Amino acid sequence: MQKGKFITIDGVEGAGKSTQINFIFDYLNNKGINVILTREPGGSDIGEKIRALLLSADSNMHSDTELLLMFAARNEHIHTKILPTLAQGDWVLSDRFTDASYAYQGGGRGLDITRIAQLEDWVLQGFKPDMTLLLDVPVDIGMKRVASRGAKDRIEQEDLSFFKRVRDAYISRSEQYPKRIKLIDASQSAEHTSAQIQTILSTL
Ligand code: Z5A
Repeated sequence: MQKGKFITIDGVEGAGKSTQINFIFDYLNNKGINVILTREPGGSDIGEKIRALLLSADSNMHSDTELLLMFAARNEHIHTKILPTLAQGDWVLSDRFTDASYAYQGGGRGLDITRIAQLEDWVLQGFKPDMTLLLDVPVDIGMKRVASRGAKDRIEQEDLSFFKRVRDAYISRSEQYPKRIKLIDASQSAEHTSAQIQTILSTL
């Protein structure tokens, strides 16, 4: 039985998720809320092993395999970490969740959305985040922000058009689910993004 709240943060590369997660963590702690940070793919012992496989630059795989592994990792994540934490009344803040599968595997890879929805039904059985913060930034700005990083992982090696499709898919999901997915302009300063997030979180 869920008692805590489940918040996810998503967006294209370089939108500032990692930066804002720390802000949200501090904000909620200051309100006296116990919150754990987690991420996808990953978040559990098995999930982190699957993450390494998914992101390794030499893991060539079929797009369906990629999708199935994302959901296999998610299944472990939900059962070993997310649901038990929520049941004890604590909150969970996840760096990415199912919306990323719709955006990257659906939008980016062009996989059939109905297949993703079938996996979502099977694995999540109606369970959804209470709120999703979608950090939106034009792809070229996001890429410039992460340009100084070292070697790119397997998904980061995709081209600009892939990430544009990912962004478009995120935006259309926020239009489809406006109550849950809060679209946030992340193209300006980190402080500007944090201020928008704070306003939205205060409504919870
Ligand atoms: N993936 C998938 O395909 N399907 C799925 O179902 C799931 C995931 C769950 C791993 O995700 C990959 O998995 C990801 C999607 C795929 N692939 N890609 N690409 P990840 O979240 O671990 O990795 P990531 O997307 O590469 O995250 P990221 O690059 O770390 O993005 P970020 O967290 O949004 O960026 P950041 O580290 O906060 O910020 C990047 C830099 O910009 C950093 O130097 C900051 O200091 C700077 N920054 C942040 N905010 C600002 C502002 N406002 N202005 C200027 N500079 C800023």
